Amino acid sequence: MDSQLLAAIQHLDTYGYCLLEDRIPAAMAGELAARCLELHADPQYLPMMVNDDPRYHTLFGMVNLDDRVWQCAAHQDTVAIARHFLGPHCRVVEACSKPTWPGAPAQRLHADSAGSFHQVPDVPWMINTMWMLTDFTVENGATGVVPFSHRSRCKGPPADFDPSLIQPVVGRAGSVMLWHAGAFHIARANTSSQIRVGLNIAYYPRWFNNWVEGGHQPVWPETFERMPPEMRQLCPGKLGRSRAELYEERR
Ligand SMILES: O=C(O)CCC(=O)C(=O)O
Repeated sequence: MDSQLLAAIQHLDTYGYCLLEDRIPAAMAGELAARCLELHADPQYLPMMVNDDPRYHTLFGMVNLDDRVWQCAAHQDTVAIARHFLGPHCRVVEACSKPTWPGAPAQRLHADSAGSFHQVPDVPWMINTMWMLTDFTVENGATGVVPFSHRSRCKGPPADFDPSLIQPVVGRAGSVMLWHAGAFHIARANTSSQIRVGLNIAYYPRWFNNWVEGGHQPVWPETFERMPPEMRQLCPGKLGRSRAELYEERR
C-alpha cells in the first residue's frame, strides 16, 4: 500500500475521517452530478427517495441506476481503506445521491447505523464515503464531521453537544471523503447559490444486517449481470428488486 493511503488510514483511525483528493476526473464527477439531478426530478424514482427537507434529498439504489457509480464504489483506494477496517470480504451495500439545494438548512448531526446496537462496538461496523460530484465548499454544504467522535462509543451526539466542534470537509469535485460510521457528521446548510451534489457509498462487513438502514435498496439481478468482476466481488449478497423480498423486517 502506498504511503498516501497509509496516511489516509491513519487519519481516519485517529480523527474518524479522511479525504482523498481528485480520485475521479472532475468532468466525470460533473456528468454524474447532472445525471443525479435528472433522476431526482423524475417522479418514477420518488419511492426510492427520502426527502429530509425540500432542499435536501437522498435517492437510494444508485448502484442500479447508473453504471458509472461502480467506478466510485470499486475505486481501488476507497476499497483498500474499507477492507483495511472491515476485512477483505466487506461489501458495498448502498450508493445514494445527495443533492443539497441553495437555502437548505443543516440536517441532523448523527452517527450511521448505530441505533440498533445494545452497546456500540469498538470495531468499525461501516465505512461510509461521500464522493464530491461538485466542489464541496464551506458555503454550499460540505459535509461536517466531529473529529474523534468515532471513539465515543455513543449512538449519537449528546443533547448538550457543542456545534462549534463540527468541521466542514471541503474538496474539489472528484475527491472523496471517508468516515467511520461512529463519527458524528452532518449535511451542513447550503448558504450559496450553487447545488452541492454528493454520491454516498457505504461499505459494511458481512456480519452486518442490511435491514438496519430503512432506505437501502438491494442490487437488482440485471445490475449484477452487467457488473465487472471487481464490482461483483463487492456485491456478494442476495439479489432482488425490493427490500421486502430480501431483507428482514425491522422490529
Ligand atoms: O449529505 C451529507 O453531507 C451528509 C450525509 C450523511 O449524513 C450520511 O450519509 O449519513
